[in-house]
Amino acid sequence: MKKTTTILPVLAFAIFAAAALAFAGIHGADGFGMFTKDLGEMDTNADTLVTFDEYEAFHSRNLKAAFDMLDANSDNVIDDEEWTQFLNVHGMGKTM
Ligand SMILES: [Ca+2]
Ligand SMILES: [Ca+2]
Repeated sequence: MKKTTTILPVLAFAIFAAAALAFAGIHGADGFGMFTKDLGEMDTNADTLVTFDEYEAFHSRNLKAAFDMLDANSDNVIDDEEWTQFLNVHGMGKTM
């Protein structure tokens, strides 16, 4: 029996999620972008500077939004069915 490692789907997710988020950010989508044109979106205390904590909080919100999109049934975990659906929607479906 050939055992599939679990790192590959995780790696694929990380790469694809980063690409999707970067793409959204580059194209100015609000809410899911890695980057924003408006510094104020990250500058929560409005001092015109972005600390690492503010930067981290901004990206954590985006990461959570991406996770919530993957977690279609909102049970706070991504299962194989949800993952497979995500891959299929994005043309990266599993081949057996
Ligand atoms: Ca600030
Ligand atoms: Ca789920």
